[in-house]
Amino acid sequence: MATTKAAPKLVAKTPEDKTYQGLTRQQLIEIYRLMFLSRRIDDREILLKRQQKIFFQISGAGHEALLAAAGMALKPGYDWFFPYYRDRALVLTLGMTPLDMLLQSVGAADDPSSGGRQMPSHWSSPRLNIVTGSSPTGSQYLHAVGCAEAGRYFSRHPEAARKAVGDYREFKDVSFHGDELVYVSSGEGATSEGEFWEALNAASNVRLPVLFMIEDNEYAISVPCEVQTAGGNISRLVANFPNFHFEECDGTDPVESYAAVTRAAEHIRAGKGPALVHGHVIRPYSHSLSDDERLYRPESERKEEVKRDPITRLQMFLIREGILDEKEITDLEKQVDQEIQEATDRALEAPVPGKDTILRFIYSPDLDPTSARFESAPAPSPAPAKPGAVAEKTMADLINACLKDEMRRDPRIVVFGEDVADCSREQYLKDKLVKGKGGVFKLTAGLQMEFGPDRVFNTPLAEASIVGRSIGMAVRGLKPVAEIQFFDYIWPAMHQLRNELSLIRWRSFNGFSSPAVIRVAIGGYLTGGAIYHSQCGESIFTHIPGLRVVFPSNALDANGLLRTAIRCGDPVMFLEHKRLYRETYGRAQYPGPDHMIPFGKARVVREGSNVSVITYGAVVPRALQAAQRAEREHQISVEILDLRTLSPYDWQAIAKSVTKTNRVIVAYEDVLSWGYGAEIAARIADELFEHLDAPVRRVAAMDTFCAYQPALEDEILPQSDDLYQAMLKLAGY
Ligand SMILES: Cc1ncc(C[n+]2csc(CCOP(=O)(O)OP(=O)(O)O)c2C)c(N)n1
Repeated sequence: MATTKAAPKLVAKTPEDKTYQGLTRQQLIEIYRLMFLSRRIDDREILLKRQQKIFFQISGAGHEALLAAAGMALKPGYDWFFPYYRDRALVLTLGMTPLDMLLQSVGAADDPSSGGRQMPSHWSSPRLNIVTGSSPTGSQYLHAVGCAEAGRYFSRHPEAARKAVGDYREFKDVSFHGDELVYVSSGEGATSEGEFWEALNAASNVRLPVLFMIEDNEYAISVPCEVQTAGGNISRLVANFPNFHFEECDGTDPVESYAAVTRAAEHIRAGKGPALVHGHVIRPYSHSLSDDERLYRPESERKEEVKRDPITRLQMFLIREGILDEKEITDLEKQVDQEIQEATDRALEAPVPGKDTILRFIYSPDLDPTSARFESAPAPSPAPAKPGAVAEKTMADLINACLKDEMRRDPRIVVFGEDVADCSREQYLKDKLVKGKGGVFKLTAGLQMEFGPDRVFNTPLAEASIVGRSIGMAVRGLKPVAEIQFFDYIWPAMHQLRNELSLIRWRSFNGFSSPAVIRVAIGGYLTGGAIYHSQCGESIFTHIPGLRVVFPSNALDANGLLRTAIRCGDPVMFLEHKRLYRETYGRAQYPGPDHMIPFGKARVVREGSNVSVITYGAVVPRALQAAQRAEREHQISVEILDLRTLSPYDWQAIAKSVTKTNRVIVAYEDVLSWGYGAEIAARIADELFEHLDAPVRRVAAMDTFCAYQPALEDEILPQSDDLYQAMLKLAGY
């Protein structure tokens, strides 16, 4: 909590030891100071916006009492906070300063929350455990759940918090206390987001220490609460979630709010489960400076609301209780205004970020997964006595082996998703009644049995939740290796992937990071996989800065690349082609527990001199087959490059090959138009034009969906014969 600045002396009309729901008179003065400070920063920002000295404004006006009280009841730097844009009074109470805020408003280089990258009121402070927030409404709920899960995990497994050198842990400190809680908030409008309900479900089910704060000002921009929420009151809808403590309070009254948050926090800290505080507040200013509420709220309604203004109410209360007199209030307000003036003057003079900062912190500045540090050759055990006694391992085997090896090595790794556990009803396993499932493709088989249900568990069927929880865990220091069962069903998590996972580091100017690994089963060629079990779409994710995208074509690469993904400090989408899981092509011997392949290093599958094929994933074996045929039948020598990682990708290898053969095909399984190959082809045309003796060709799927009927599927997806024909044409161009 921020210290009181030269608090005015108390008047002696009431006994000094009188408290108000546990709040002392001194604390009430401090609450008033913080509330007034919050309001006056809003007013100052509004002025600055009108003067075009800042570029956006959204206020916390009307929410101050609830939030200053919450800040008093909670512990900065001990509890964790996922606030939203109206929480100015909360973060001031926790210890952020007016200068911190105004530096963000002007977009200064020294903006401690984001280095000039985020709009005002998007606070972040590693010191205070205030985690960088985004603008999408409601997505923070899942991060809070993940953060709470991580705190609980470290309390149960303190050895996991130990620092280790040589991987992401070197740069990821962990702190936990055992009774800390995770605060997360939004307006009542954002409770309509699915992520809110997914978070309630998860937190309730496993009694997580999360404090859900709903700040109900009755409007979501112009949409009133009775349109937003069935029955118009969110408290009624959530009332049946088990293990919860619920509070509904007048959020314009700091004393009532403090009591509500204190009771909620007690429930949580006692380990009984989460709590939800529903505070009724007001919104005396429009939604933001881009909104004019007079368009949808009549004068009469707005006038009525003013009567509940928390600032004037507390002022009157302080006078009535004899805590401060009018003069003392005026003195206190003058001090606040002076503090804001000084902060404003400094912020307006603060240097803006240099253009050289733009690309900083998209990825970890400490650990570069493309570097030699992530290169470690396979070390298979010596050949067995009997030839053939050790079968070559499939991609599925070697992914499973990598997960096991890494989990043995690093107690921070947790594995979860839909059906990834061996058996959620553990007793069945213990009693040997069942063998266990371990994933619909059995990639995680045996993990729960070896590492236990704290480290390997099934989640509800909710993809946004899987990714969102991963983010919260990774922020807190765990290494989630989550699974999305089918690429086709990744879309509910798109928001979490695009707007959250990939952005945590950049938008907090390296204050926070979320190096989670998201494994995804992808791809077609399944004979009957149809529309919803065959999709590719990797280019949608390679289009996202901040996310590493890996797509191995064989067992050994999958093993080495997954290890790099786990040990590095960036979020990684690890795409596993379902058709390759158990393919004969690309099997390998177990490479030992330390095999790593750096990202951004292509593999020359086959050397050649007439045509280059740039490809990856399940097209690799198809291209190989086509190349062998082209050589056999037409003496065309085809070079095949397997990119292995799509973001980053190995431009040097591409350039070397194209410079040698002067003819190039970019081949990929996804639909032709706007696919991954478009970027590669464009760059070849741009930078290697002088080396080309023929146009850049693409071989890819037809611009449609994958049909169920195998004859159609064969036609739709790129086949070896398509590649063969393209090789012939290009060689003869
Ligand atoms: C996912 C998403 N959809 C829409 C928006 C645009 N938007 C910003 S704030 C807001 C209303 C939020 O209302 P509420 O949750 O009640 O909070 P309040 O602003 O009233 O405090 C909307 C629709 C957004 N930021 N994110």
